[in-house]
Amino acid sequence: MARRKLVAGNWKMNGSRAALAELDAIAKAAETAPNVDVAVAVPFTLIAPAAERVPGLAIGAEDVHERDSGAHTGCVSAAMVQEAGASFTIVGHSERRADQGETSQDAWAKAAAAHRQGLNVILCCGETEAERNAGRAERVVQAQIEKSVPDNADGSWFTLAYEPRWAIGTGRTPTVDEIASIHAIARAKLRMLIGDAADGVRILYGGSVTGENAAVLLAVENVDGALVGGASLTAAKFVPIIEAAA
Ligand code: G2H
Repeated sequence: MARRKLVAGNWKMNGSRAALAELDAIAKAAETAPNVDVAVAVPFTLIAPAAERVPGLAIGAEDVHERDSGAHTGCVSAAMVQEAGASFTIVGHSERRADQGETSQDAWAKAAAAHRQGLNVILCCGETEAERNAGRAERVVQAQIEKSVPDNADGSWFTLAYEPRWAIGTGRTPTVDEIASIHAIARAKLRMLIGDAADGVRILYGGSVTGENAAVLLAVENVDGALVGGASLTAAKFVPIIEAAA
């Protein structure tokens, strides 16, 4: 099944109002690549000014709380990010799993909360280096998908991102064969969970994607786009990735 490529940026805890100027050229590149969806997740404080500055570009959150509202000091709900102008959110990113102790069950609850609010979701999975070295990468990713993908997931709102933790921000990437193998396994696991809807779900690759390696990574079977951290912070680095997907 043909799926439109999605190139999504993840600014993590970077950026400022001044840095939003980078989005101008990114939005322009998105306009000139009509066969590619482009999105950028930014820190909570930048969602509203980003959405106002580039209304044609999908702006998202990097996380949301699993509850709709309540006594959760310091947390931000799906409704709040949507009101600020977000159209999607990332959930289950490995940095939140590592830094905040989030689990696959948490990612499931956050994906469900985001969907209740009408947000699109990019749900992340991926093994650690120790798990890969122990030959457990496939089982770890299968288990994460099983625990975190909502029953009603489909490609209209749900995207999966495979991000091996050891490739994040390190400049290292798996081989194309390793990526193809995990993406095929992820697709098969999705099919077991949600049936034919799995064919419409995009599976992104994330972890040290750059303008130099994007064309090769995006050509791998079942790689339907990229989730990009460091190289999404400037238009100079992000636009070549959009062009590689076009
Ligand atoms: C993985 C990725 C973006 P980077 O976290 O989500 O980051 O491209 O910097 O490896």
